[in-house]
Parts: sequence; structure tokens; C-alpha cells
Amino acid sequence: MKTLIKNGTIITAYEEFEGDILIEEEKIVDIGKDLAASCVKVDKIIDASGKLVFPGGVDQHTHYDAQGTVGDKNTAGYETTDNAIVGGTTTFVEFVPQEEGMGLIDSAEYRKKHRAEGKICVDYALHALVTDVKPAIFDEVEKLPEYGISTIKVFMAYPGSYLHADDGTLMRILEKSKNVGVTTFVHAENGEIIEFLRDECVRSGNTAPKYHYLSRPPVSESEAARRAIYLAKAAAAPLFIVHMTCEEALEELRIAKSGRLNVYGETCTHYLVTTKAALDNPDFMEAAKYICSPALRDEKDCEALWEALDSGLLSAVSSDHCGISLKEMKLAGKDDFTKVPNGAPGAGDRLNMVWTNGVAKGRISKTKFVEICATNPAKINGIYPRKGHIGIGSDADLVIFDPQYKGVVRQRDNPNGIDYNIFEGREQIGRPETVLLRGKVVVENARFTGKKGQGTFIKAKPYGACYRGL
Ligand code: DUC
Ligand code: ZN
Ligand code: ZN
Ligand code: ZN
Repeated sequence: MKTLIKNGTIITAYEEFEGDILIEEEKIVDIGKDLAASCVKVDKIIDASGKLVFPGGVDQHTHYDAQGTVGDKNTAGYETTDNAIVGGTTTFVEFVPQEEGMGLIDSAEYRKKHRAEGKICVDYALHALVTDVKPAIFDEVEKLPEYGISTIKVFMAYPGSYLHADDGTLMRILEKSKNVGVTTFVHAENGEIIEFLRDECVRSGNTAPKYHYLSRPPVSESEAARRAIYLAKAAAAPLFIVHMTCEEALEELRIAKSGRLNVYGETCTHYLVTTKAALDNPDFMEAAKYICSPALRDEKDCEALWEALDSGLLSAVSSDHCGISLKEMKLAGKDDFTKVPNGAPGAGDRLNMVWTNGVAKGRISKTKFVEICATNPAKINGIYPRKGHIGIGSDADLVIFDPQYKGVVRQRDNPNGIDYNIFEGREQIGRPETVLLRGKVVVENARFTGKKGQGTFIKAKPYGACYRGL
């Protein structure tokens, strides 16, 4: 089967040009001008005149089907990932919380077989996620690459819980990871500061959602970011800081980079386009939709994050997708922010929100958009250039994007499998019109036309970009 995409404006992380893309089975086999003229026979022609063609998005931070953080057991499952592919994301790097009583590797194998397979609509790689700190996991770290896993995340937050990694634990993970080219990701928040402030809030009867951000101030994030950076320096290991949100933490990243340390970071869609004002809503459940960790910040932080993406200080935008329904949240606690599971959905809106508020508003270029939404995440996670790139030999994961589209984000247009969308009603400029996954059209006219279960596990290679630089 040969497919030709002709007359599109091709955008990669490096350049923008008019051209055609020839696909044979699952791969891109040729890129150039007027391939139609030289092509003997193709089975399908897609006319992309007036459209942009970029690599399918790579979302390196998602939590489907049980997230693994304290209190967050039930997140929407992989059958809801059609939402992400309609939004132009064709690959995830999913976090694998440890299954009850299992180690890192068994949990990953279990996840593939019993949670993702037959349901997942995007291709996916996996991150190990330490949610049960026991000595046995340290030996497992060095075996991860044999199973196609090249990244591991630990939580510096949530002290007193089974998932909290203290400094000694983090040092050992950094050290073991470095031995085999695994990259350590950290959730950098100082849980002791947060617990102290939370207890104070609860004692004073302050349980409204705004106390979520008041008890998780920027300093709780920047202190942990700095400490993680120092620990990585001590272990001479690379480090990746997930979901960075504020100026103070960015400053720590800037210092680390100016000291030539291999430290990188991402932010998430909601930190770029939403502020803590969403938590001031007097309707508890409305505000509770925005309870995520770290907390939402101020307008000035959103601006600082955009600038950090543009300058290369930050390397990627992820969704941190957690599909926790309102029903689930209500069961957990209707009037106390400390009982609400932390996390927000957003995999389906990541590209649209970054395009609308980034490219369309002149904050970042089109090539930067591809770099932070697809190429860098693929490089960081050891799946580049198979994923995140338009090149000969790469998987034909492609988005044909209509930059002229103007609309509004509506849950009903691209349902995410739960009962709300945190971007509902937001302006949307441009949208993925057609999406191909490994050469097959799976989205047409912005509607899912693929099959549930079409996604496949992608083995990641060790020594990702955090070892060599981006
Ligand atoms: N960390 C995440 O990465 N996602 C949601 C909640 C959390 O603590
Ligand atoms: Zn986290
Ligand atoms: Zn997360
Ligand atoms: Zn700029």
C-alpha cells in the first residue's frame, strides 16, 4: 500500500517547506517536490494544499487507567485515547505505577497486556514510575532497557506515603539509572513544606480549593527542583524535571544549565493557559476540576513558561493527562481540597492549545511548536527518529492541520471519556483535520475513524537526549 500526501507545507522541528510525502505501508519512504509526477503508482492520494503537515504529537506525560498518586486510583482508561489522536497526538509515553505487590517490570508487562492492549488508540512507550519504594526496585532499574523502558519517574512529594522518594532513594535511582542509560524524571515538590501548610489550612478550617495553591507555593517547587539538581550533580547523572510551573523553578533550571549540567524540563498545557484564578471559583466542584499538582500559578508564570519554551530553557509541553471524573472527585470529597484527587485531563487539547495560544499569538514559531510537542519528547524518551519526525524511515505518523479553522473547544466535539474538559469554551485556532498512524488514516474531518486497540508498544532505546543534549 502506497499513499502520497501532496502539496502540503511540511513542518519539522528544523525547517518548513512545500512538498510531498510518500508512504509505503507504515513508513515514510520519500519526501520531495512533485513526487506525484515521478511516482509510478500509488493507492491513495491525499491533497494537503493549503494545509500544514507535521509529525504526530508525542505526549511524554500521561496517566491512563490508574495514575498511582495518593488517592488517584481511577483515571479514564485507554479506550478513551481516541480523544488524543483526534487532537493530533499519535504517541504517548505513559507512566506505569506499580501494580499492587509488583515491581517495576512486572507492572509494565501487566499494563501492556491487561490495561492497554486491545484498547489503546495511539502508539506508546512506557516510563517506570516508582510508587512503592522498596529495596528490590533498585536492582530492577538496571534491567529496564531490556524491556524497552528508558525512563523512570520518582515522586519527591507526598511524604509519609508509599510513593515518596527521599533524597537517598533518589540518589540510588540516579546512580542505577546512569549505569544503563535510563533517564530519571522527578516530580519536584517539597512535600514537607506542603504538608506543613496544608495541616495549617485544615486546622483553621480553610478547605476551599484556593487553599490548594496557597499550600503549594512556588517555593515548594523551586526548593525541590534545586535539590534534585544538586543530587543529580552529586550522582553525575542526567535529570528531567516534569511539570514545571513557575518562574522560581525555571530560575533553578537556568542555573543548572549555565553550569553545564544535563538537566532538562517540561511544562504542561494547563500551566501555560490557565491560572490559579480558576481555583477561586466559589462553586467547589467547578474549582476542583483545576486541582492538580503542582498548583496553577499566576499570569506572569504563564508568560515565563512561554518564554522558556521559546528560548529552549524548557524542552517540551506535555498534557499530564489524568481523566478523573467529577463523580469520582465528589466521592472523594465535596468540600475539602485535601481530599480531591490531583490531576486534570488534556491529552486531546494539547496541540490545539499550544498552537492557538503559542503559534497563533506569535509567542513561538511553527518549527518550535513541532520541536516541543513532538520531536524533543521523542528524543528525550529514546524513540526518535522513529517517532516525532518527518524523515525517510520514520513511522508515517502525520497530522494534516488546517490553520484556517476557527472554533471553540467543546467536549462534545472530541469527548475525553470523562464528564468535563478544563478547556471547555476556549478559543481554538487551527485543528488537525486528518491524522495518520503508521501510514493509516485514523482521523478524517476531525473525527476518529480508526480502531480501538490500533496502538502498539514502542521499545525505547536507552541514552536518550538528556545524556547527549538536545
Ligand atoms: N503528578 C503528576 O505527574 N500528575 C498528577 C499528579 C501528580 O502528583
Ligand atoms: Zn507529578
Ligand atoms: Zn503526571
Ligand atoms: Zn519568540
